[in-house]
Amino acid sequence: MSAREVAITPFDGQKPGTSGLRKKVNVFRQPGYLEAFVQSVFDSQTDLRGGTLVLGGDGRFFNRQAIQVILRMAAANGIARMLVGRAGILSTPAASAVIRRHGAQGGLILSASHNPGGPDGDFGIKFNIGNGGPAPESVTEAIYRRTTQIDRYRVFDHHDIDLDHVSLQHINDMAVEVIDPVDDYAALLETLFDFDAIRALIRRPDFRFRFDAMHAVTGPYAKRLLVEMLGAPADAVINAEPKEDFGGGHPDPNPAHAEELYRETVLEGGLDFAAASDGDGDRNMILGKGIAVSPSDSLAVLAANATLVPGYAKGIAGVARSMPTSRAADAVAADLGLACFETPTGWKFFGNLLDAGRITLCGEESYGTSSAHVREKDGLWAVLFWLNLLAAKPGETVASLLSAHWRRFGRHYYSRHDYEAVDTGIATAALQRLRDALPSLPENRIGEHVVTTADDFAYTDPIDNSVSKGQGLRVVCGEQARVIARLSGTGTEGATVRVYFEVFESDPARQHDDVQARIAPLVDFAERITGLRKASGRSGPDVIT
Ligand code: VG1
Ligand code: CO
Repeated sequence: MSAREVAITPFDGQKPGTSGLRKKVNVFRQPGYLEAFVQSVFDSQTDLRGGTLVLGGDGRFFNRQAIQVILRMAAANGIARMLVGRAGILSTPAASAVIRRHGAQGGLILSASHNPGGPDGDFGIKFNIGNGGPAPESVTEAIYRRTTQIDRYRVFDHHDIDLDHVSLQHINDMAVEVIDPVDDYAALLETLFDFDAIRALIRRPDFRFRFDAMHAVTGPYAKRLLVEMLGAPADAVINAEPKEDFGGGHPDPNPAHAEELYRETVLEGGLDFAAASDGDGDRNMILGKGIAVSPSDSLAVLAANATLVPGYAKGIAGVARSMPTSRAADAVAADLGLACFETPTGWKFFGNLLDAGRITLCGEESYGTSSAHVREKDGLWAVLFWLNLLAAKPGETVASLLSAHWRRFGRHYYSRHDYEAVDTGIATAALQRLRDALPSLPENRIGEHVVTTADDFAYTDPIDNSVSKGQGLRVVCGEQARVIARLSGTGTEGATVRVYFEVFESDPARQHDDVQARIAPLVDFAERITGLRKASGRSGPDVIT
């Protein structure tokens, strides 16, 4: 059998964003579209030839078809061995774990993460490198450059691989190993946490606990870890069957999209601990009775208490957070004498710091937290971390843990306002108004705060000195407050503007106020400068987290 070459012409806009290439399913289903991108990966990443590649996705519509196409192309491009999750399933953190454990040269993860699925929803593809993490900008740039010149792809004519049984199959001389998607990942998490202590906590009759997989990829992972290994009742894991359209919802774990879980736990106090994850299993939302944990606070709490967890008992090397993430983790790092790094939005920027051993924990405000055990954010890891903390601190609740944390380190009130599917011209102009105003902002007042610096965030990677510019506009009032605005790099419709607000409060008597009330002066300030609501004709954000 010999590989066939199919002539194609380049498609516009195959530029990976914050996390891979994301487009409407219809765009991906155009003849040659997926093939053009995948061939560009093979053409630009020549070290994959003769190597091992990991392949799997979040189970959304088009996942299985895309996997069959990629397998036939991989064989024609000289890949020696493919590791594919059974049923085409691999959560993003599990794919990272598999790449690392099997010494693969990289992986292709098929997901548009928290974006809706189904035939009218989104699809996505992301290339991860040999460290298990998302490709850095230098690699995504090389792939993108290749997509602008691609003129053919290589493929074998071959029948579909049976994805539904753990097995060894072949396409020509390429081995296709269909693997259990959970085994490697579960084994890794078992080395990090005190499973006996968590098991005892979960079995306590007064500990009411639920995990919502949101009809997405974490279902099988949560069932294995929480039910089979940790003894939770079967009904503690809900929406556990991955569906091609995620049951018609947004698989995005936040108070807006995991609305029922939020109501039951935070508003009605009916559960002591609840958590949810997103489409591809890398995000986590942590809720306690009567309280939602802000993801920025979550990172800070995990860092402050890491030594209570076996995998981090010897201490952590340092922490990193994305720029818009609140500075709660910085306060912990300063107190504990740990290194602390501020990176652009997107997990790819943590990879070098993790590889160099400069940090152990990292996180983003967008419900992402993880550690050096993989090179992706990891939803269930964060859930187990919180359970382990609660198990290690008998008598504490999520709420009491947070209150104690704020008393010690101060509280960073935090909220993100998203304006979705805004006309691209209107969004760009609004941000440009803020950009133009930056030099004149220092010394201006925002409520009780005074602007100290205002800039367009640029990052120099401390390990390889690569520079990433234009990573978000920020207005900083010393340690007291920040307003940040940037355009989303994961949306597929118009432009999504994200505005982030942070206010610091050291006085314990003022640490239990309403978040939106505390940031209100910052919200007014942002509108005054950007004119975004006015220009887009909106009365407020589409989503508040
Ligand atoms: C968003 C988040 C970012 C996250 C990215 C991928 O990006 O803000 O923090 O890393 O999604 O998350 P953006 O550019 O839309 O703001 V996921 O769970 O989609 O892999
Ligand atoms: Co995700």
